[in-house]
Amino acid sequence: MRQHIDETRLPRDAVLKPASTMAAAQASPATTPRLLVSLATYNEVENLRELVLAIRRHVPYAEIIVIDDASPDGTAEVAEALMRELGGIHLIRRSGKLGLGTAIVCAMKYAVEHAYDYYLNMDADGSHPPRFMPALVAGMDRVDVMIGSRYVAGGGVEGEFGFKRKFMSTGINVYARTMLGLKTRDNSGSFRCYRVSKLAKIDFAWIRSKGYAFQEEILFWCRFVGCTFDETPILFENRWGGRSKLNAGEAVKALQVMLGLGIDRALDRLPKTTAAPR
Ligand SMILES: Nc1nc2c(ncn2[C@@H]2O[C@H](COP(=O)(O)OP(=O)(O)OP(=O)(O)O)[C@@H](O)[C@H]2O)c(=O)[nH]1
Ligand SMILES: [Mg+2]
Repeated sequence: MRQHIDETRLPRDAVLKPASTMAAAQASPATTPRLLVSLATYNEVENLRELVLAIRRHVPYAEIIVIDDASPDGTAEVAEALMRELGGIHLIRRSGKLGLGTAIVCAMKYAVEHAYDYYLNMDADGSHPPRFMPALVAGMDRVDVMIGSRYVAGGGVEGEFGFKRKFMSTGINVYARTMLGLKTRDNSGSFRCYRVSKLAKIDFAWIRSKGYAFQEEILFWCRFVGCTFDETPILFENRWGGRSKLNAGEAVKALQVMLGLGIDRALDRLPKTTAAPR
């Protein structure tokens, strides 16, 4: 029988694992990469279960980590139930809403510490259809970072994507390319796969953004440590249920972070590393 764990007595970022945690990994063939998929969640109770089951259908060998920021809607309890049922699922419960960027950093650190081959992040709201995951992983034979992209041939948005949202998304991508010198097209989405040995070269203390600018910023640091990139088309969907957490304040903070990085890049004030191309 599963022991009751009093979360309030665990340190922040405590990782809860079920006894059967390695079940999914053991079921995969020897040549299959060790893949960690991360789902940052804040109030995704309507989406999490269906999403995890779909991920397991498309990449059965993946382990999944949920980073939940004390969602009031009980998302973490759904994650715990999935842990017991499926195995190969991990849960990090944080003390409050600490931001999407810090949640992803938390999962990236976990991937580095546990020496996974690849780390794949996606939104937990159904916007990133799991059917595209095999293409992201397949691309890792060629490059260090595969981006699930709305802005390459074959990619796009399914359903309603209002003018305001499209304008903001295009604007932020042009801005990111200008400020950060990125060459890729979709720099603001989070549906991506990374080579963990390359993530290990990044000092996570370099990362300035706690929120949504993280998506552009991590590409900047990946480039800084010498990563190669490619993009594979995805069709972005509107979230299945629940509500968006993106707001104007987050967008303004994102612009500020990129401006600061752009200035430091221009003035050669970035950290010194041997791996850096420019
Ligand atoms: N752990 C954690 N997850 C977060 C936080 N903010 C957002 N998320 C999760 O990050 C993912 C993206 O958030 P969304 O609110 O869907 O934002 P978005 O996809 O940029 O915006 P929409 O397209 O409007 O949905 C979702 O899985 C959220 O639950 C946070 O502070 N902490
Ligand atoms: Mg979303």
